[in-house]
Amino acid sequence: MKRILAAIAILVSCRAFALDVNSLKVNHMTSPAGITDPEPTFSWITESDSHNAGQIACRIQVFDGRKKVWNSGRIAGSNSVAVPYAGKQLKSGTVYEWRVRVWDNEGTKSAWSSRARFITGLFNASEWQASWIEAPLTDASPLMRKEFSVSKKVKRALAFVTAHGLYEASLNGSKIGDAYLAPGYTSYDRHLQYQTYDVTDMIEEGENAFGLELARGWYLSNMGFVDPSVYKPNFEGTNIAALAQILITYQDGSKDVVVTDGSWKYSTGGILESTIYNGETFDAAKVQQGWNTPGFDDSQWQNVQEVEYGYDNLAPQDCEQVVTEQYVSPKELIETPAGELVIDFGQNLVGTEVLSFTGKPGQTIKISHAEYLDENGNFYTVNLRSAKALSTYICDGTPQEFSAKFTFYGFRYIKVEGMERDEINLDDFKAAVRFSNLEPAGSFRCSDERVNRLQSNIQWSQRGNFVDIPSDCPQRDERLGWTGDAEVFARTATFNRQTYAFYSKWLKDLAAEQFPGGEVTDIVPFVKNLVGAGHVGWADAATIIPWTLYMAYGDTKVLETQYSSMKKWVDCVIAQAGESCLWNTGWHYGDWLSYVEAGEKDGFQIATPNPISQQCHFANSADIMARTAEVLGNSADAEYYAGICTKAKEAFCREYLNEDGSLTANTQTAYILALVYDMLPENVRAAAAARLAENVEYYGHLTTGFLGTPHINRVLTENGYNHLAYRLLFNDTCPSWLYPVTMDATTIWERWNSMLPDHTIPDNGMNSFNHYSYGAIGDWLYRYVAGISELEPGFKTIRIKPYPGEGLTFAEAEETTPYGKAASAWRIEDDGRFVLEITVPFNTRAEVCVPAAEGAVVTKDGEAMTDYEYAGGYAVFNTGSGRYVFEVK
Ligand code: RAM
Repeated sequence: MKRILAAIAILVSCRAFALDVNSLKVNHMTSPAGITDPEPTFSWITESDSHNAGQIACRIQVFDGRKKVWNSGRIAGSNSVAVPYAGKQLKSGTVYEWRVRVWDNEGTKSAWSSRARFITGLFNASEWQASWIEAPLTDASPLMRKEFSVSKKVKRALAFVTAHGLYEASLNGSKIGDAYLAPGYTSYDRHLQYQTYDVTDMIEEGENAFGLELARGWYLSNMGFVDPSVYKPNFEGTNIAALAQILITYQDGSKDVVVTDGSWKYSTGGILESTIYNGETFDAAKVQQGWNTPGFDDSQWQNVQEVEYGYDNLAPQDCEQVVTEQYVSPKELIETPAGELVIDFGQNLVGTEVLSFTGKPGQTIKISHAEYLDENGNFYTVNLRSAKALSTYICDGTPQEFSAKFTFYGFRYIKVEGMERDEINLDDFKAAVRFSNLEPAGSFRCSDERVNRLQSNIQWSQRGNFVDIPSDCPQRDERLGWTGDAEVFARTATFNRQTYAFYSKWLKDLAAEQFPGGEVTDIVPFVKNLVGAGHVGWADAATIIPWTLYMAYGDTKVLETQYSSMKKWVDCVIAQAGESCLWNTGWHYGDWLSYVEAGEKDGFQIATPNPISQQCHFANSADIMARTAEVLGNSADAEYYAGICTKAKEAFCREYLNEDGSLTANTQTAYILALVYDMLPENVRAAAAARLAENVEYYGHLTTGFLGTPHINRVLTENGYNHLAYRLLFNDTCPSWLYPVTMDATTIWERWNSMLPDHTIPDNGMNSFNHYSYGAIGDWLYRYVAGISELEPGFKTIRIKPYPGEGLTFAEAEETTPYGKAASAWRIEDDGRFVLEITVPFNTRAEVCVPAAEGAVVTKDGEAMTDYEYAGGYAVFNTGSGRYVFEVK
C-alpha cells in the first residue's frame, strides 16, 4: 500500500511538474505597485513537456490577506493573456496576492502557480490627505523631513510619494525602493505619476523619520536645445515640491496616516546643484549626517510652505521604474596626448560613474563624460553641445561612494580632474547602468561576430534611450521623447524587451499633448516653442506604436485607450488632404538623415520628396485605424477608414506612379514605403521592387534615412531580393550598419557618418553616438534572418520562416512571447544539410516554413515528411507546441 501511495505521489508530482504555470503578470508587469484599474488584467506562461499542448481552461484566485476576493471558477478557453479581473471591487492601497492554475488539452490540471502580488494605488483623488509642500527654489537640492511615532504592531504600511522635480524617499535612513529618477518624466500637467511602496518592514515601533531628498530633474531643468528664455515647459510648476503619505494599518485593525504638511521642515544637504543636462555637484562636507533618522536635531531647519497644487493630475506609476541594471568595470586608464586622465569603460552606456574614494578635505574631483575620443585620441565632448554633463565631487576626508543621483550621463569615457594619477585606482571606479527595468524578451545570434556586435549595439542603445521615456539620445542637450525615433524603433524594441507598459505610459502623454487639430507633437512630453507637431513619420507614432503593441502582446487595451488619439491624428491628415485624399502640404522632417553624397550640404537634405512619404504614411495610418476599429467592433469606423485608405492609395498612384511602374522619385525610400505600406496595384509591385533593387545595386549601399531604413531589408527580402538585403547587412563601409562596428562602436550612431574613417568626428551640430533609430534593422534580424514573427496578435499563431542568406552558416533567435519562449535556430552543416530547430510555446500554433528545394526530402524529428505544402521555396508545416528539429538534405 505504501509503495502504491509513493508511486501515486511520484506520478502526481511528475504530472504537476510537466505543466508549470509561471511568469505571472498584472497589466503586463511583474508584481506592480499602484494599480488603479478596476479591472486589472492577468497573464501567465505555462510550460509543458507535451507536444501540441494548449490550455483549455484556467482558474484564478485573488486574495486580500486570507480573504478570497475573486475565485474565478473554471474559465473555459485558451486565454492566458490579459484576462480581466472580475471579482469583488478592489480597494485602494491594498496588497493583493493571486495565483492561477490551468487545464491542458489532455485534461491535465496543473498545480497552482506560486503566488504573485500586486498593490493597488489610490483610486480617488480625495484619498490624498497629504498637502503639497515646497521649499524656495535654489540650486541646492532640498531635504525635507518629518518624524512620527508608532506605538502598535504594524500589519501593513504603504507609502505614496511624488514630487515636482525628482525625489528620493527614505525611512529611518534607508532608501525606499530601488528606483532612480522618480516620479519619472511625463506631461506633468496632465499626468504626474506617484509611486506606491510597501514599507511595512521599514517602520519601527517607536520613533520613525520620513525623509525626502529632492532635485530639479526634468520638471525644473531646462529641457531643450534653444535659449531657455524662448521655450517653456508645457506645465506650470516653478518650484520643487513634494507630496507624500504613508498609510499604516495596525495589527488591531486601526489605521494611521503620515502626511506631508506644513509641519515638515526643510534644509539642504550634500547636493549643491543637479540638472538633467549639466550634471550634479556633491559636497560630502555638506551632508547632514543622520538627517533622515529619528532624533536628528532639526531645530535649525525651516518650515516648508503648504501649497495648493491639487491632485487632479496625479496618476499611479504605470510602467517599470528606472533602476541600476548592472555595473560595468573600467577597461583601462588612458593618458591622452592632451594630458587628460581618461577612463575607458569599453561600452557606451547610460547612467553614472560610481567612485569609492576618500580624498583630502576640500579636494574637488570633476568627472566629465564622453562617448568617443577624437581622431587624436583626446577626450571629445563637442557633440554634447551645451550639456555640461559634469559630476563634481567634493571630498571631506572620509570614505565616500560618489555617484550622480538625480541625473544621468551618456558615456563610454570619463575624464577625471582633481585626482593625481597615482590616486586613480581603476578598482575604485565602476559605471552604474540605469534604465527602465523592462524584462528582456529576445535574443539574436548568428555566425558573424560583427552582426552579433550590431545586435548588442542595438540592445545597448535601447537601454540608453529607455530612461523612463523613449528618447532620441541620452547625452546632449536633448534627451527628448522624439516621436519619430520611437515610431521607427518600436518593432525592434518590442522584440528585445517587454515594452507594453513602457510605451503605454508614454502613449497616454502622446495623446495628452496632441494639438486641438489632432497634430501629434514632435516630442512627448512636449516643450512649448521648441518644436512643432503633425509631421509625417513622427506623428504616425500615434497609430503605429499602439498597433505594434497590440500585435506583439495581443492586448486590445492599448487600442481602446489610444483610440481617440489615433483617430484624431488620422482625421487631422484627412482634413489636410481634403477631397482628393492627397496629403502633400506642410514642412516635414521627411526621410531624416538619409545618406547624401560627400559635399552635399549637411546631411539634412531630404532626397525622397516629402509628399511621397506623407501619402504612404497617411494610407498606413488609415489602414491601422480601420483594423483597430474592426478589432474593437466599431464597424462604421472600420468601413470609413478602410475607404480612406483605398482613396489615399489611389491618389498616390494617380500622383506618383508612372505608366511604366516607376515612381516620380527614384529613391530607395520612395520604393520602400510604397511597397511596405502596400500602395501599389499588384501588377506593378514586381516592377517597383526591381527598381528598388536596381537602385541598391547602383549605389552598392543604402541611401535611406529614418523613414526608409527600418523597412529596406524587409522589403528586399519579401520581394525576392534577399541576397541584396544580406549584401546591405554585410556592407561595412559608410553608409551601412556594420561601418560603425568597424569603428569600434558599442551603440547605434545617429548618422551613417557620425565618425569618418580617419576617426574625425564631423561637428555638424547634431551628432549622437547613442541613437537607436537606425537600430530598427533589429526587427529584420528577428523576423527574417532567424524568422520569428506573429501571425496572430500576441503570437497566438507564430510564423517561423527563416531567410538564410550568403554569409551566414547559422542564426538563432529566442523570443519570450506572451505564451512563453519561441525559438528558431538554423544552421548549415558541413555536409550541406540544413537544420532548423524550433520551439513553439504551449498554447500556440506555428506555421513553420522550412527553406527547401521543391521535392527535397524534409525530415521532422528524423522522420521523412510527405504531407506538407510547398510554396515559394519553402516546405510549409503546421504544428502545435513543442520542440522540433527539421532537416533538409
Ligand atoms: C533630432 C533628434 C531626433 C530627430 C529630430 C528630428 O534633434 O535627435 O533624432 O527625431 O532631430
